[in-house]
Amino acid sequence: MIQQLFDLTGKVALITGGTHGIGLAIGKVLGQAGAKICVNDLSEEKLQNCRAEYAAAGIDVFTVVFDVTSEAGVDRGISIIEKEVGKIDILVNNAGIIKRIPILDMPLADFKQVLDVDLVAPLIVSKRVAPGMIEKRAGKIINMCSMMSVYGRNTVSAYAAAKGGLKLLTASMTCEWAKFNIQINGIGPGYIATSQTAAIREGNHPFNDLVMSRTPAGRWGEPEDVGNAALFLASKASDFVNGHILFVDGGILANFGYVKGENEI
Ligand code: NAP
Ligand code: GCO
Repeated sequence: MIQQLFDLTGKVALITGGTHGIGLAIGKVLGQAGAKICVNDLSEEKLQNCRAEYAAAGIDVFTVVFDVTSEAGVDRGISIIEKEVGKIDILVNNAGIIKRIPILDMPLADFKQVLDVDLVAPLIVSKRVAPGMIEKRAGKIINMCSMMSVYGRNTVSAYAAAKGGLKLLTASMTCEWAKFNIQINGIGPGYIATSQTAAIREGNHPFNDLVMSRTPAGRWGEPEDVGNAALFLASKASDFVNGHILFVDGGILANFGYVKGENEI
């Protein structure tokens, strides 16, 4: 049955930073496919607030506070999940930050903080979770990459460096862990309407013109667009997909650009 390909019943999924935005959309769709959903965040308040959103989708979410950049915090948080829910079958390294600062103005501490959250943390969490997947000889790891895994742009140097590194960390995990029937892939969202992009999207920000001109689909992506891609990478349907970055960008990476309007060429 085709539905069985996407049935996650009996699986335990952890979505880091899963209280809102893309992480929430991923948690909802994996939960509706049958997985037991666990989410973490830095903020207990956001974890409590997200319960209602998950409950409205029929999901009883398991929440735990920990900082993904802290090895001790990650070990404690994952131990709680393993004790209370079970060994993790599906890990979505979604937690991430961005700082939009020109290179020459970027304090080193800010650059390092972005690398810590967006690149080092997926390593920390994956290193903690992978042994259980290796023992089971099965697992799914989804690293939240970006268009900026393959593109740069002004003011997002730290973010692009981190997400570019995450693309190749995904490949490296594949080289070492695929033989244990663990599939490790990335998702590369384009421009998605979340709090992370609010600053360059809301209030008729001129960045909207750039996004519209570069996105053949002609719209900002929604978190659910990314969630649907995560369901594929979390399911049996992707059991021979490994080390791949699935771009969910409305065609941006396929598009050099074009003259809009009546003289469209
Ligand atoms: P978001 O709304 O800012 O959500 C990011 C989540 O990560 C928040 O829940 C945040 O928690 C959590 N987080 C940040 N630092 C953390 C830490 N040290 N420990 C634990 N949790 C932490 O962003 P989003 O747009 O949903 O993005 C989710 C992921 O997709 C990110 O990795 C982002 O880089 C990536 N992405 C986004 C876009 C886009 O256009 N939106 C495009 C490509 C890739 P708090 O709110 O409590 O800080
Ligand atoms: C930016 C945006 C992008 C998107 C995304 C694109 O400032 O350019 O925030 O970085 O968030 O990563 O894939």
